[in-house]
Amino acid sequence: MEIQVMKNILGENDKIADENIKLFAEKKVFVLNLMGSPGAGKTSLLEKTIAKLKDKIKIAVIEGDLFTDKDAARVEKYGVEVVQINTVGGCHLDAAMVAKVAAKLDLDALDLLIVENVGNLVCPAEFRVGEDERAVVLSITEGDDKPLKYPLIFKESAVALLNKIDLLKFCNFDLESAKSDITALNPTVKIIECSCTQEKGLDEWRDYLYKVVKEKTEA
Ligand SMILES: Nc1nc2c(ncn2[C@@H]2O[C@H](COP(=O)(O)OP(=O)(O)OP(=O)(O)O)[C@@H](O)[C@H]2O)c(=O)[nH]1
Ligand SMILES: [Mg+2]
Repeated sequence: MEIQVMKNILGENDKIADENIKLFAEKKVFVLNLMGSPGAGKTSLLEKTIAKLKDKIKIAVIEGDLFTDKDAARVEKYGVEVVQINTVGGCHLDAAMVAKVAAKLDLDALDLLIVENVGNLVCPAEFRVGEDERAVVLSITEGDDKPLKYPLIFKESAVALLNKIDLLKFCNFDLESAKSDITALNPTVKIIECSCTQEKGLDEWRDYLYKVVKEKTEA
């Protein structure tokens, strides 16, 4: 039965995710699962994050992509280790994929491992990879109805980044309505309005990330 199969897949994934969590706890590596639709600005956010934080904390990146290594090539330019996972059509990363990569990384030398998930507002939220926190990037060009239409990813994220606010005047995106929908889904979520191209809101994000990484690595 289809329902049973899905339950088994998720159950098996959860077991591996729990093993990953144990490993990342032993090694004191903070893992961020960065999610969002295709083109929302995940890699742009990574570039801006790494550029400012890489001298303060040791960062590596796992890039999830269907077929290409385009994002990995962008991130590598910032001088951090990047490992590409191609899902060959798969719509999300899973815990086993991350475990395989983690086994090859020098985790003792890392503070932060950022996993850029496959661009998708649905499937990645179903599969834990062993992360400490999730963050979702929503571009305002996607529409203010998206939080309620795709609730799980917003419910499960510690941070929701509303990106491309430089385009606000061109889009009929109701910022207050989107923010109140996100908060209704997830009362503890931190909402950050940002623009990766115009360097807005990014310090708030970087300060937050730095703080949660340090809380784990210095515990
Ligand atoms: N105007 C504007 N464009 C942005 C902003 N952030 C990203 N972009 C542009 O949006 C496009 C997609 O950005 P990416 O960072 O590649 O998006 P992504 O979420 O990593 O995309 P996938 O990995 O394909 O899912 C690029 O052309 C970026 O330059 C922003 O704040 N404002
Ligand atoms: Mg990307």
